[in-house]
Amino acid sequence: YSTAAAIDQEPINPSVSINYTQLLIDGKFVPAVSGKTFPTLDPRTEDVIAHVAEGEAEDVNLAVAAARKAFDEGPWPRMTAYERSRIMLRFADLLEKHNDAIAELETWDNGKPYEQAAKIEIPMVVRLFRYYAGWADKIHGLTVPADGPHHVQTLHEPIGVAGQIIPWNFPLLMYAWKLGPALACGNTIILKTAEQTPLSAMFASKLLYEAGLPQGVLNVISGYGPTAGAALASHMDVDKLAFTGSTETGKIVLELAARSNLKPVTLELGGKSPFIVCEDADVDQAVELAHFALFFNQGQCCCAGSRTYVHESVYDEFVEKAKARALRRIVGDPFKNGIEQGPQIDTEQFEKILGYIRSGVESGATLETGGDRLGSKGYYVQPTVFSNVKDDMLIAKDEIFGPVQSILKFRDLDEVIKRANSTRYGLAAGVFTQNIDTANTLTRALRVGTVWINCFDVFDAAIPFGGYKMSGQGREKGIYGLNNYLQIKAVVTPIKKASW
Ligand code: TXE
Repeated sequence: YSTAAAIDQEPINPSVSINYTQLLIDGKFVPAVSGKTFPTLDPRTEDVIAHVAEGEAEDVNLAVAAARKAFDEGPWPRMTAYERSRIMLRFADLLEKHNDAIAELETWDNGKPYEQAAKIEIPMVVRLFRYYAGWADKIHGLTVPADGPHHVQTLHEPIGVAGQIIPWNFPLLMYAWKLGPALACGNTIILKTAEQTPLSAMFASKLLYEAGLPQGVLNVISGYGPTAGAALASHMDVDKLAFTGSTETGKIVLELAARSNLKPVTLELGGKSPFIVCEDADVDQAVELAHFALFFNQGQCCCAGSRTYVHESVYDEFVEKAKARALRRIVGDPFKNGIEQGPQIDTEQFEKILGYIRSGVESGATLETGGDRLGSKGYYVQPTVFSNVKDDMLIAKDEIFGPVQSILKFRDLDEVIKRANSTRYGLAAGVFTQNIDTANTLTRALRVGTVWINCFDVFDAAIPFGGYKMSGQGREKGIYGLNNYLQIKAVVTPIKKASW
């Protein structure tokens, strides 16, 4: 990986200017009622990028009132689905036009490589809005052949005012996963951004109004979780809550939803996904993909392949090659071309990761490479690889959310199935084998929401995503993501002339 000297060079200055730092309520940018702001930091330097309005309960109340009015009285749920679709498509065009500026904001606020943001993530955001724009005029109910002389139909109606709370690891992509289906179904929205990464959502939301969104349909609140987030989760006038973040906070928002108005909740939470390399796998390909599965986005992925299970027959070769690959990983200023890894998001995550690395060493795992911070400023962490990891070590049980690969050894399929499933999480898994029977067995045995076979992190707007067990409730994206934002109404009419 890169040297400390390379990290400590002068950071590259982004060229994008920061124009939007206020709350977006009822179609207008406004300061917080309290007048408070909070700083958002550059993870490369720990310097302040901008001060952003700090929304709290009172601001959430205003945002909910605006969304309520837009839903109960406004044109959005009443216009034709085709018109809604047109607005979403115009929004996608505007996002595409501003792709590079948005990617700069994302890199500046989050620390992810600019090339990743500009070439992969923002285009995925654009694609997602186009995908859901395509659904808007294809959402409809059924005619139900019920017993008796009744005409029965179902209406698929928008659920109402949706509250959405997102994390900082893929700021605009999480925004898109939440907004896309909610808008397509005709709902109105209050979205709370993560306190670490408020900037890209504000910029994008301005474009959504430019595309013709009616007043009050989308409201964006920047602020902290226990204040703004909790106010949204417990609001009596919010009809639905969608949350992505930690399992701990997922439990809190579910409880707040239950204690207030029993609003339905979808949750996309943490993970500890197994990446299983069988004896017949192509080792070089598996090493590369296991590296990608764990280190992508600085290891800050809910579905990171963070338990690399390798068959004993190829274990030593795999560890050697995984170590060599981690040593080749290019860490540095994420604005530079060719950088694979930038800094972690903030000091809290940075310290948490270094703490887990210490715990790995103390519990007896073998530190193959890395293990420390990189450079003297910013939240850079050396790509770290542990071998001889055992299932009961903390590094094999907890979500580290950083560039720390844990490699475990297994003997046979039954054993690895049991071990892979013995976790409170169930988000995703990777399976590496050339054998179709092994692949089919593992696919069915693993209790996870996504199985990637001989690939990893393949995302598409049409592929559903979500977790088993404590990784969450419900599915986002694809046709399944629409269900979260619809109410089904049954309409029953007697048929007067029962025979003909
Ligand atoms: O998450 P939080 P944090 C995991 C990962 C990471 C850990 C902690 O392991 O190390 O979570 O990260 C809002 N009521 N993931 O602290 O707290 C908060 O403001 C309502 C996995 O950042 O869950 C933010 O908008 N909302 C993950 C959002 O919840 C509250 C992505 C997420 O923050 C709240 C991120 C409250 N009481 C972290 N407290 C994934 N699934 O991808 C906080 N929030």
